[in-house]
Amino acid sequence: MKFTLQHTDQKTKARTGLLETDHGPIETPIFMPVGTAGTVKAVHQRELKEDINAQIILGNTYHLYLRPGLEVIQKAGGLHGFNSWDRPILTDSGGYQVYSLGDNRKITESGVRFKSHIDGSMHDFTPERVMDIQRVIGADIIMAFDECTPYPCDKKYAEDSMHMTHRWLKRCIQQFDTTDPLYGYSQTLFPIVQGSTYPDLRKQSAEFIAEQDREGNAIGGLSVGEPHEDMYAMTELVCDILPADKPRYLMGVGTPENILECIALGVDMFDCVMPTRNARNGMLFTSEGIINIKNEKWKEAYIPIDPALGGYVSTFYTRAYLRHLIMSKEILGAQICSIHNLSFYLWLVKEARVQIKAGNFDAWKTAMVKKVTTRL
Ligand code: PRF
Repeated sequence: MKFTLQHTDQKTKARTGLLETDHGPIETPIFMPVGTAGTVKAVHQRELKEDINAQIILGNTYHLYLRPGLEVIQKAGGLHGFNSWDRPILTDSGGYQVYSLGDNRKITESGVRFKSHIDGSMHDFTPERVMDIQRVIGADIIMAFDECTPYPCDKKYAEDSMHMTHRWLKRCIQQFDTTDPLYGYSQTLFPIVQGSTYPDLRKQSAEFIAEQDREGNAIGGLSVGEPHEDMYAMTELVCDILPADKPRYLMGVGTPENILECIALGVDMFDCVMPTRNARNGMLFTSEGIINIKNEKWKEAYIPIDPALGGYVSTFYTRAYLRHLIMSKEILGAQICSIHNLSFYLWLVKEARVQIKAGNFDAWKTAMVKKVTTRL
């Protein structure tokens, strides 16, 4: 993998770059659609490429390991072969999913013992095992096994957890660096900064992660319920420590506003279920603001969803028709809303790249934040 920093904004810490993988290039800042179970829900691969122009998608170690299982994926030649996606893939390690399991898991120094949400069977994830699993899944970018602390989190817990995440990282690196990729293209491992909302812990974690000198770095443990001001403060503090010449990935963030603000702090990569999850409930993000398509006011709105994006579904279908589909729980409604919202997120980061290159990012961001937070 190779990362080339291209432009650095003068007024903010925003930058553009090019991340080159064996499955093709990724222009940063980028948004990565979430495909937990090897599918971006309700969106097929040709739509992802041709309508949305996704440059990289996510997969999830926890979900793919439980179902369909490693043997099925390995025999298909890895996840790319299995789901017929030939552009880059990033897999999350399961650190976050396991954290979401609540009572159905036990965390120890060796790793996590958890109960499958599918059939109740017991499984063990260790840092070594999670590296081996991600070798089999075969994503271009794989994530270290971490503990995502909840919010709020007392300082003693946050500190102990951060140190354990660091020890787990050392084990991940040892395992990753002594094993080979299975399918003939290279993989890279991103470590994850933790430390909850404590500035001194975040600083310590970012310094430890930076010292590992990997090809890219991630920021975890944010967007878990803390105030936005805390999320921005931690993101800025960590970005200022992580090396400038490597991509920075803020995990699980966020709203369009969050993405614009964090691009301004120096983040290069984002993922979030919000555009697809909210789409299935009829919440649409547009270049002029947020729409609840179920609202009576769209009943006879014979106007396109958002022609400014220039994409097919956003221009072709009317709000009135889409409202009918969502009200009737027609599956096409979920498909159109998902494609539209992802098109919007990809449009937003593409515009951000254009504005950074043009030297106009700060003014554009201020105007854009106003628009994307408006309720239409
Ligand atoms: N760790 C991992 N995945 C994640 C997170 C984390 O902290 C988050 C936090 N927002 C989202 N996804 N491994």
